[in-house]
Amino acid sequence: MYEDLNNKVVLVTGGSKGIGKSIVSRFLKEKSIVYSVSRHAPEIREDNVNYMFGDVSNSEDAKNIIKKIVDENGKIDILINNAGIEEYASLENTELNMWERTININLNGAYLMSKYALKYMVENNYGNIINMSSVQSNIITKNAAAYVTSKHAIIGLTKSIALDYAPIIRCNAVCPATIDTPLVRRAAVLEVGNDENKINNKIKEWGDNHPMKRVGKPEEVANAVAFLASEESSFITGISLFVDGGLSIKAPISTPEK
Ligand code: BMA
Repeated sequence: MYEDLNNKVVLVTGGSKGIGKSIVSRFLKEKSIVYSVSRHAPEIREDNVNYMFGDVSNSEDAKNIIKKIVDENGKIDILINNAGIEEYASLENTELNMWERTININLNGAYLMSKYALKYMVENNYGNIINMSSVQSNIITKNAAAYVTSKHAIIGLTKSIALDYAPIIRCNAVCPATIDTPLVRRAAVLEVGNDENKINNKIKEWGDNHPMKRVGKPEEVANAVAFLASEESSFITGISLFVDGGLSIKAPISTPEK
């Protein structure tokens, strides 16, 4: 627990499910003032969370979401750009609307929310932005070009905010590998169908590819986010923090035993 997160005004985008839902819970435990925005109803409604409906990739929505939080609290301290989608297709089969949907939510959403939040953060002389990237900003899977592109671009956005707004505002990226979330379960369904056993086997197979021999839990990503949001990371800005069970350090090449 990080005492300095008490009473901080925090917005989590994509807070209705998956990693976002865990980040919302974590900031509640930290006694922060928590806002969650999503295009979907929250999977669970926690007491003391301010749930908002909105589309981060819509400029008007983004502006209004930030404005409402600042109207209610006089400031916004911490922005977690977590909202994201992943769809699967070869590049030829990635139609323009699919490409735009992914880039709009994963990248433009983070840009718009940051753009509007930064004004108030600068005024208040304090701010911390954390962007959800992916291990796929480094090593990548097939048939996910729009997603992979968006997650690489998020690293550029993170570094740009970190450099342009230091020393007042910090900005870092978090790069998860396979985490047990609706997004990953949907990917499993697309591969093996709806059979629960087959889905769990697929997730276990993915887990076995990680040196830690399992997929990650949403709370483990939320732990990294809380650290970067807290003053415990006060000299860290512009980095990518990999929460990947070692996946990105592993070359898929065997070596002689002795
Ligand atoms: C994430 C998502 C997951 C995937 C993981 C590791 O960003 O794409 O579906 O399992 O990367 O490649």
